[in-house]
Amino acid sequence: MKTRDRLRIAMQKSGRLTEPALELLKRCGLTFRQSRDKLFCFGEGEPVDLLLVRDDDIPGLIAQGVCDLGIVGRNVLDEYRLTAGRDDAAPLAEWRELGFGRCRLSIAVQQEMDYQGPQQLAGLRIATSYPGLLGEWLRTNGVDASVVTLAGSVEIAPKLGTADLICDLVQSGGTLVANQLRETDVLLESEAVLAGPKALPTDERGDLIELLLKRLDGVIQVRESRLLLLQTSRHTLDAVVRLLPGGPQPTLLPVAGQPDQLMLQALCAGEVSWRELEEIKKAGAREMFVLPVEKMLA
Ligand code: PRT
Ligand code: ZN
Repeated sequence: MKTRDRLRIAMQKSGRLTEPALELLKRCGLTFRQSRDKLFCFGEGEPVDLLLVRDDDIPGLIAQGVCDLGIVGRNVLDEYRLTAGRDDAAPLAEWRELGFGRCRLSIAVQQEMDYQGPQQLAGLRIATSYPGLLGEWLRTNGVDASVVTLAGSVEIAPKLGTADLICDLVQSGGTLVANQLRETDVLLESEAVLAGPKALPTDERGDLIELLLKRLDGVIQVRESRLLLLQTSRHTLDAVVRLLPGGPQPTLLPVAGQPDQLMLQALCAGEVSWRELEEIKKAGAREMFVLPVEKMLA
């Protein structure tokens, strides 16, 4: 493979994953100068550039070594792994789950069908854009059904009579309801992932990927975190600590001129509710602050 000294990340040009992916990269300290054709974005701070493409092209670009990493739905990555010719393609790996673009790939039948289980699908026609994942599920369940591969508008296939049921992505379920369909089996829980080759490049790009993964872990870890600050007297400390929402041990600091008082600082794994704050206050805390966490480097 050709050696490059800049890292290249593929991501969706325009779609559901575009905004959250850009936001995540920005939080990792990566900023880009968008070129006029908007396909290639040159990285300004770090030697990391972006290639903006259709999401379906991302796994192939990584496999062929055109890009080093990609931000793509697990559904697209797994479908590629199951269907692509593997001749000259490097095996791909999921490096990190990114926590956005959540959806599931599900079987959905017509509302009036009395569905008892996969066996009932034998001999039926299933419309999908995911023939690889569906085929694997049918094999696992020992069901002989015919797969009708469609590029889009899968949900209207039963109404048009081109299929009996569908296998498609579901998020809120609204599309299914609007088309008189009912979700029955979940084949895959999906979200956006950072995809890359199984083996890290051995040149500078390997170091850049490691740096990026560390920053990403910091961002992902603190995204939901809150820093809780409060004051308590020494004799109410135990009661206060017992009520703190989950997280590592709190840090205690003395308060100048008030030997009985302590300042407590705790990193909480998620949102801290008003109710939790009120309970902690009742136990003896005062001067409470809940702060969002922007960055963390352990
Ligand atoms: O142009 P390009 O090929 O890049 O875009 P695309 O149209 O293929 O992708 P896009 O932007 O629609 O989705 C990108 C990725 O977002 C998908 O590969 C999934 O990983 C993820 N994602 C998350 C979803 C959904 N949620 C989703 N709800 N992708 C599609 N949908 C569609 C689904 O196909 C169905 O038509 O939304 C409808 C269902 O939504 P609900 O809320 O009605 O259930
Ligand atoms: Zn697509």
